[in-house]
Amino acid sequence: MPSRTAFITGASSGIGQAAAHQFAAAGFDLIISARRKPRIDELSRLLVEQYGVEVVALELDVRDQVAVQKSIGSLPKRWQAIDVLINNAGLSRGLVTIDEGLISDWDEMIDTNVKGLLYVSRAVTPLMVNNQAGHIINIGSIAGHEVYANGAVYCASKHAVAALTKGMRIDLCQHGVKVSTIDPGLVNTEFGNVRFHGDQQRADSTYNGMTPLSADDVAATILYMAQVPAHVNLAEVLLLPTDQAAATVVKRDN
Ligand code: NDP
Ligand code: 8X3
Repeated sequence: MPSRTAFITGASSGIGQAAAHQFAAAGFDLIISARRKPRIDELSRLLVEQYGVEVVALELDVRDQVAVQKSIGSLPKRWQAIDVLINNAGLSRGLVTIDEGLISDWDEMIDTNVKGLLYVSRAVTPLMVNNQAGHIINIGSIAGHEVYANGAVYCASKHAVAALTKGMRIDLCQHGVKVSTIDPGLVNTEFGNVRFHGDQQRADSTYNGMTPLSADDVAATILYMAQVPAHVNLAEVLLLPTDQAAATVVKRDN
């Protein structure tokens, strides 16, 4: 069977990086992207060495629509045959009430989580439509199902991802393109450090007395979703740690 190609955004850390390893281990050739070029270059080197797959590393800020279109549009033809797009790049900035939120944090979340996902999808979906095949897996969140205190804008951005997933599925069904979402609860990645503007102690305290998901837990679910039979669309997965029942209902030992 010819190898399949997956495109993972936000592959420089966390869920995206873990997915890159697991997809490569499963034999996928990969396009990996993020802003931190040294990280994706090193990841690319490792993936080629460890798994013998082919990898293209793109330095890409998903908020830059012109750059997104140009990078994807100028991929060699062989690399434009993208079987699986994993819209993973995303972030949360700040955890404060609406009256105290920083406009720059709001812009960054909406520009990345919503507009960035749209820009990448706009560049990739015509290629999938042309092939009359493909699979888009959006990384949503439990924050797309619930709203919690101090998180209005992040939750709004992930509610938007939930709506976009449904809308994209409706629009692309006629072209044989699957659209799915994986919506994790607490995952221990660099997410907390980014949310709290580099305050690692505060980030770590999120997981006090509980066992969060790992990036590998989520990556394994993404890979499973990408490998179900062609006629099956595993459309939505809410993936929680056993210690978490809802966004703010967490069993802690201390
Ligand atoms: P990380 O911070 O570890 O990874 C985020 C990735 O997104 C990095 O590779 C980062 O790369 C990339 N990224 C951020 N902004 C941009 C941008 N403007 N352009 C391109 N890439 C960007 O966090 P996670 O792995 O946890 O997050 C991945 C996804 O999972 C996000 O969409 C997040 O919302 C979602 N999620 C996370 C949960 C958690 O608890 N951790 C739970 C539910 C969902 P770089 O900085 O190099 O550009
Ligand atoms: C990340 C999980 O609970 O911080 O999407 O919103 S949460």
